[in-house]
Amino acid sequence: MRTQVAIIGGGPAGLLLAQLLHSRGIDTVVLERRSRAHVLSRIRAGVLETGFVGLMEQAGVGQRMQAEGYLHDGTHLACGEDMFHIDFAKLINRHVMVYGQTEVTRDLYAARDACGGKVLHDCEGVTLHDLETDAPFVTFEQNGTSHQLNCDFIAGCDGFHGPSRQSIPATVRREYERVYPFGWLGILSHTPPVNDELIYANSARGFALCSMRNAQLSRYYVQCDAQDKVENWSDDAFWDELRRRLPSAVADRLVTGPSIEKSIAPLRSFVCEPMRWGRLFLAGDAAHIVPPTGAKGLNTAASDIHYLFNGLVQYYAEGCAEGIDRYSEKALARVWKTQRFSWQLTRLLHAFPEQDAFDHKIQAAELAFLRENTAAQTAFAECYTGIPY
Ligand code: RFL
Ligand code: PHB
Repeated sequence: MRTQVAIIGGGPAGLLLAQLLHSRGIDTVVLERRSRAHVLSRIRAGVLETGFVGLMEQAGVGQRMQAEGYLHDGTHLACGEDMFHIDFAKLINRHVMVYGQTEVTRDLYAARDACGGKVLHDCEGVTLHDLETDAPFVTFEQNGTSHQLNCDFIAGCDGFHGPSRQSIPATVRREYERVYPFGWLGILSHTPPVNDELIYANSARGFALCSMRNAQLSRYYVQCDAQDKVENWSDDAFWDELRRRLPSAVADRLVTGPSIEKSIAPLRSFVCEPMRWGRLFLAGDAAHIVPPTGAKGLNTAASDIHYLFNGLVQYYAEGCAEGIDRYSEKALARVWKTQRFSWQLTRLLHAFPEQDAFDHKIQAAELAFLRENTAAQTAFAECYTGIPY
């Protein structure tokens, strides 16, 4: 088998790259370890930056998102009983799109099917070879048969646990990491969202987030211990804890119901440098992880794809390698700015075990400053809606 760009991982990053390259006549094969049903069962991101929305449109996959997604002009932040609004539209004339990662991935698979693009599922033992030559290849097994995929380039879009990052020699790879001592317990429920825009809440009992997928589908999170287990949380216990962390006016109008999904996500910040090794390019969670507080994981995967797509088009259309040669540098410059925002927002909104009275006062003062200061709100709005590519 041969293709121009072998893409490892059929998550949103890999599929978006495949569809963008297809729009410019560049051939790709996507190798995915899991079944399509499994990929589509993962409940993850919900908030898309303007840049992401633009990329979906460029890939010819924006129709359903534009019809069914919700444009949000701002977001709410709560601190105890106080709540204030940051109005992106008024401050910088931008917004975000609320449309689930599951739907994004579903739309990308549908587009891939419609153009006859190859996605091979249930690929085992994916291994990358000869990355420092101009004839790299990937070997894998599917249904007990061994295969070799020859290509010009490999895009490592295989998430945090995939093999691509490990293919960069340990002597070259530099990894930066911060693991937080807590996770997010999240539930999805067929209930009307408590608010028309998201609420990020800092409370003495820990962080909480009220989000949504549509007018009848809510997504809520509460900060929990890093070692906690989903089995420890009945639906009633979840709703009780959420109520306690929200301003009472919000808690009083919360509509509860059975959860249809419940999971715990650990929180970490992680960056691997460089994001390119020879003919391998890392993108998305394969190269970096952000804590979900700023809603940046999927969005940062998309900005990587923007730089990689443009570099590859420049290479194939003009024979110029400048874009791919500068890929790692350009992608990492933006990655670190989103890391900073996600880390700062995580620090601002969560209860940390080592926090003392002084730290609490600083957190409250930071939130008060944000509430009162237009320049601080403008900076928040610029980061939340997405630093331009
Ligand atoms: P993915 O989605 O992990 O996809 C990688 C794919 O690679 C496959 N794979 C392999 N394939 C072949 N061979 C192998 N050996 C392989 N190993 C793995 C996997 O099966 C998978 O299909 O990475 P990608 O495409 O880089 O996308 C990244 C996003 O999924 C992630 O950053 C976001 O979900 C993070 N995130 C959020 N991001 C946002 O931008 N906004 C949000 O609101 C947001 N909320 C969240 C989130 C992540 C969460 N969790 C569960 C971690 C909320 C949560 C709770
Ligand atoms: C979500 O809806 O899943 C979501 C929204 C905002 C975040 C993280 C997750 O910051």
